Amino acid sequence: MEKKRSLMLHSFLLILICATMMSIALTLRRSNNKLVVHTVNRVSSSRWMSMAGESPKDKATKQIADNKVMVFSKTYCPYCAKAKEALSTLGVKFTAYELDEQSDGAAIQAALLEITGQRTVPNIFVKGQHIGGCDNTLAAIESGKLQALLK
Ligand SMILES: N[C@@H](CCC(=O)N[C@@H](CS)C(=O)NCC(=O)O)C(=O)O
Repeated sequence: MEKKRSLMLHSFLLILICATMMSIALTLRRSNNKLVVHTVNRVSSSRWMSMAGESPKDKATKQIADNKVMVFSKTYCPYCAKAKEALSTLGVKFTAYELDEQSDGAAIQAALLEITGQRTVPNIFVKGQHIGGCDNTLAAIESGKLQALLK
């Protein structure tokens, strides 16, 4: 009888230890995931490479060079909509890269930060020259600087 009680006690303790260990493991895994997401958000663009081995910085630089008017944008961003609308109203054709729809969007945005020092979208370039965001673009249109650049 004594042996049976002792066996039951041991089994109970074993289950308790297992449950505690599982709970610790789950907590560690959760905090580790948070850490990974955090790191990915802050990762330098040079850590990302496309399948072709092209860095996001190379890709963004190429997009800027290959397109007369290049707009790095996000589909839900009201400032982006305003800037694109202003360009369209002016009859300016532009290429938009919607960062929120692209798998490398975060990396391209990090590369743009490296290239221009600008963290936000829209991030607009005309003939390779960095114009800036929505406010800068509207100001460049207002002053005629953008139209002059396109001539
Ligand atoms: N004053 C800026 C405002 C731009 C802005 O705040 N954009 C937001 C999106 S609506 C942004 O880039 N937030 C940071 C992000 O999306 O990573 C401009 O004229 O472009």
